[in-house]
Amino acid sequence: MSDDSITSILKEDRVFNPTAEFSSDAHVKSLKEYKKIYKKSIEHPEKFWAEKAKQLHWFKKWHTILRNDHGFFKWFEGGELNISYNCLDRHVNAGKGNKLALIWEAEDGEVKRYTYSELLAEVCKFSNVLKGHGLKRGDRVCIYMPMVPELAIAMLACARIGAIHSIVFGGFSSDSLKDRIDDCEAKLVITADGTFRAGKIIPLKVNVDLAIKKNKSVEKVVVVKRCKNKVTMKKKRDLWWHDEISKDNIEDTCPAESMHSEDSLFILYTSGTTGKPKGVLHTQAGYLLYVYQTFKWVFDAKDNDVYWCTADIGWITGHSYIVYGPLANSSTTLMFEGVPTYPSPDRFWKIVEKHKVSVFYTAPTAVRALMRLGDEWPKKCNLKSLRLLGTVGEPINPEAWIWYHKIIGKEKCPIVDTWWQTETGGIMITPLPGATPTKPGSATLPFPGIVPAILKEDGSEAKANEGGNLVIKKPWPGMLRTVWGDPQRYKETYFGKYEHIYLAGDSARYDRDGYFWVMGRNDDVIKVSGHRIGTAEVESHLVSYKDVAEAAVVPIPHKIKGWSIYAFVTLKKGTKGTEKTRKNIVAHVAKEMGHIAKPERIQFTDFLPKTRSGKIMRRILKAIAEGKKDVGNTTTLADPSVVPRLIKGRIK
Ligand code: 7RM
Repeated sequence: MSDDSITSILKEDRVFNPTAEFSSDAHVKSLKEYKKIYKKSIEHPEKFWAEKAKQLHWFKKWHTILRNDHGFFKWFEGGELNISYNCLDRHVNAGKGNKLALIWEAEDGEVKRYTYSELLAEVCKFSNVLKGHGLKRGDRVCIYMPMVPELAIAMLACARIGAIHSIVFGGFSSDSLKDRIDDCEAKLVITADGTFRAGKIIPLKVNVDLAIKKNKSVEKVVVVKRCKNKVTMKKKRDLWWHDEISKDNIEDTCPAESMHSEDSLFILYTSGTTGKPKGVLHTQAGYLLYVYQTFKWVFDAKDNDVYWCTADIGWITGHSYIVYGPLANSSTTLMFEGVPTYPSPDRFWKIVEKHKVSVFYTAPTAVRALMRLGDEWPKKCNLKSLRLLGTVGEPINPEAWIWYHKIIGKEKCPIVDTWWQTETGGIMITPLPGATPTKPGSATLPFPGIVPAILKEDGSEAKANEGGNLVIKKPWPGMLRTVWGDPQRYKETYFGKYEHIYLAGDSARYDRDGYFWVMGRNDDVIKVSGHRIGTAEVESHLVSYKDVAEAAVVPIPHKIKGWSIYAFVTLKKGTKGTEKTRKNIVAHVAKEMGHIAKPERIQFTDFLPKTRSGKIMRRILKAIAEGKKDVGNTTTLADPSVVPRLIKGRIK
């Protein structure tokens, strides 16, 4: 069987068109219009982006749109602007000061609301606090915080004075925090006494204390009081946020620094396949332009929208699509501190009802988890305000897509399945909701200005359905500029395989309509008897079996086939992992995908090892499946205790 015939078996050919009602009101109204925009955007990319850039506020106009400086790309050189000014002052000056900028819902249901004027004042106050402690352009500030409004305020304040923020997800341990603070030599750390998660208090300040015990660069630590958790405050070093912003000399205005287009904006650490996390660097103008334009078209930004992205700001999705993208578009963005199922399984849907959320953006893993809890929970809530749904972070299996479409979207909301990465800054492959017919499981077509391709190992272009490495052939404004402190690693990791072409690290294919199907990271591809099989696809076929809720697949070495498939499977409530169930599942996969995709082994489990952002850590599953005693670093797991339990249940 050739690779081509394997992938064609996986073809999902249901097509869903946006409703006429949605399209008629959308920014981009038809596939024809999209194609016209796309064609122009790649024929004259510089002209396309420069035109969009005019919608932002510039202190000084650029002289060069794009320059390739020995493999390092520069956008809008000569120009000066400020992202905090563009997200706040610009709208206040345009008379939108009383519009809601930020809605925050705490885990216990408390709600805080900030208008654009109020948010601007808070950001200015904290900017003045930072300046008062000697922070200036180019200094690094590490932010290690829960999902509280002060997190967004801190980011915007750093951006306002030209300091570079490096946010570390609150779910990381002190060790990971230490590595990141040390790598970027942060001068100041912002944290909180703790946070709430499913009713429990999670301490954060103690992790900071541990992380900076031997550190030489950190001069001050600012602490937000969130839960009255007892913390030790080190004299002269540690400061309370509320004390600092209420000092007499702290004014609520602060001029925004005029930043050069290519000045650094933020560092965000991301794990690669090997080695320590890379500090992905994004810069001012290109990043702002890219998140501004993608947010506007992908989420079809409307003035009266209430937009909710359920990610944590500690990840790129939160940076780009909770804070910068929505605020650059003067949208109302909702921020939620808690988890989807606390105190009850309908928490997400209750929030949608309460705040009349119109655009909802979440991860497939959340969709699957909520699907597993049963339809009665969303059905009890009024979801009429929803008009657009989105997913991000991993491929979505068609079953979850259809559930999302039917039960949450009531068959009227388009679903945007958005493919992108920390490194890309913003959304790259995605439907435009009023224009693109969608196919469940496909991220569909490139955003205007983006030129993706599928390359084979020898650098030649793959044919339709053949599969290969997902690459981006032309630079785009939101791309990473370098790896902090390691430009060589930037070149090797992203431009080392194919000359002048960005390597995403994902394998993907496009179908005969030119739709992209991302199969997952390259390390998640399993070669069984020489055939190329995406674990994501096997998983999709596993979860399409009626009793399966979630599945993760890893390769294990096989004497004859080279590699074979080991599946971790979570069953739906009320079903048992009997031998009969196992046989039925194997038969189902064989039927749906082909015999070569049959799992060699199935381990039934009630839990999968997930990061706090909900990504299944296949690296750990792979080690478990292979029978390794040492499964590697488990500190990024939401619940590391699942590991020994999984090891116990291993099928030999
Ligand atoms: C936004 C984000 C990046 C990796 C990427 C892919 C996977 C993301 C999708 C997806 C299939 C999608 N940034 N990925 N979105 N795979 N369909 N719509 O997640 O840097 O944390 O991860 O996530 O493998 O390379 S990230």
